[in-house]
Amino acid sequence: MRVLNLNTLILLVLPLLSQEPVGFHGARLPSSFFASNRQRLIQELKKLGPGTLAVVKSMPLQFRNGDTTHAYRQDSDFYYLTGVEEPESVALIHSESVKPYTLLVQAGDLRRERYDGPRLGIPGALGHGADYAERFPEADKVLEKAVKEAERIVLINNFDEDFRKKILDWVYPLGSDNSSASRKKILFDGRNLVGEMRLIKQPIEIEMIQKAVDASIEGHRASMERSLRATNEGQVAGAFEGRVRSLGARFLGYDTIAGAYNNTCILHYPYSDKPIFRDQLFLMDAGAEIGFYTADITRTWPVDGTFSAEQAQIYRLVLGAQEAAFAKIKPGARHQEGYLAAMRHLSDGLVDLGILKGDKETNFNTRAYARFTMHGISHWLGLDVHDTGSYRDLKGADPNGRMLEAGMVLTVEPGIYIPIGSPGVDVKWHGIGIRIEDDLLVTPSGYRNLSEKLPRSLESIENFLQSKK
Ligand SMILES: [Mn+2]
Repeated sequence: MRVLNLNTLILLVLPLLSQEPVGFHGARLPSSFFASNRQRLIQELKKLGPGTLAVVKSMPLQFRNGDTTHAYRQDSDFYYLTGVEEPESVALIHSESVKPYTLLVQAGDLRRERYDGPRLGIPGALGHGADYAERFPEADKVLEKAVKEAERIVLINNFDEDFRKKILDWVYPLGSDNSSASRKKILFDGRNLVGEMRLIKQPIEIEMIQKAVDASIEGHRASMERSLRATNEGQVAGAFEGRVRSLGARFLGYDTIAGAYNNTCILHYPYSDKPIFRDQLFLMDAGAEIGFYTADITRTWPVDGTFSAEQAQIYRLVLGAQEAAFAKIKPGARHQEGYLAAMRHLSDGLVDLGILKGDKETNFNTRAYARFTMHGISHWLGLDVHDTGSYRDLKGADPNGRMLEAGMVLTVEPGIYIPIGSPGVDVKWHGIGIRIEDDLLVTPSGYRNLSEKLPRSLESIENFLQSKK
């Protein structure tokens, strides 16, 4: 047996001694997860008829500027079915074959691998569970043959128009309108098929979302603390991003929204480079991505640690709306019920504060509140921040939308925004934008708030900030 040397020992013991959590670096779901997703897809393909082939395409690499590309992040459908993280990959999943899974991967290129790191290659593809694998450009022949032989093609790809055209040309060759061979072949858009599969989360996915949420909670705490001494929005955004990166988030689920004062009223405020002054509110909407799953959390707080009277009144109103929506989250309830409960609460509260004039019924019925509430309050959450799956009622035509089911993960995020210059509104409210957003799992008995550990009530936010002063 090899004896541990001193350096190894220090490396093993150091994390135990430090305050720093180990984090979620390199967290990934097991290959059995992707294999079972492919099996579920095969069951769906069988329903379309014999000889159905799913062609699943990876996300293309995108140029950012000059010869620089955006950081590569796999397409979520492709990832869900394969676990493969590389660009220029194609998965073929057949409804009947005894060896249904072919994985086509990017060409071997020793020089590029010196720059970008090793590529999967054929052994790597087989290691990902493929029954058969080939590299491009040879793989193009495999792809063409499979597409031409299939009875039916289900194309699962969001963003690669060139690839779609290539497949279309094989399915419907130019001048083939009268050929019985091409007419029997149908090209389906398979995005909704996988989108619906992704909507109900499996237990290990929920664990991964919880990791993303936990890292994001740490990031939000770091930002709140940093804001007490910050002089620029960028310092607060940077505290989040640095913290979640150090906890294992290679990516953010979406660009951080972090702004002070009137910028709290810009829903997707992208700049985070303006000065901060002590009496201002700060709104941050930020989520870490861990193992390809993202969180989506918003908090709004006063950078000096104490809400002003007006800030507190709007905060309590938005919090009450969020609680009203929470109360509607349970299996069998409709997705829209939470929205309606939140809007009723916000509308009535705006009347009570004198921000909306007139009686409550008229204000609610005319949706006069909408100029202050701006947006819906909930979306699905998972591999994508706005995750896949329909919001409509798929069975009947209930106007309140889809029925909630255990295993769905969704955000609840009401807000009130009163930008400077809002006509007819007392200036004491101007520049107040407040959104509170949490990530909820629908459970058999109701819901679990995955982000409940992050201070949310007015008192807990003030207490947290005061404790960091
Ligand atoms: Mn959101």
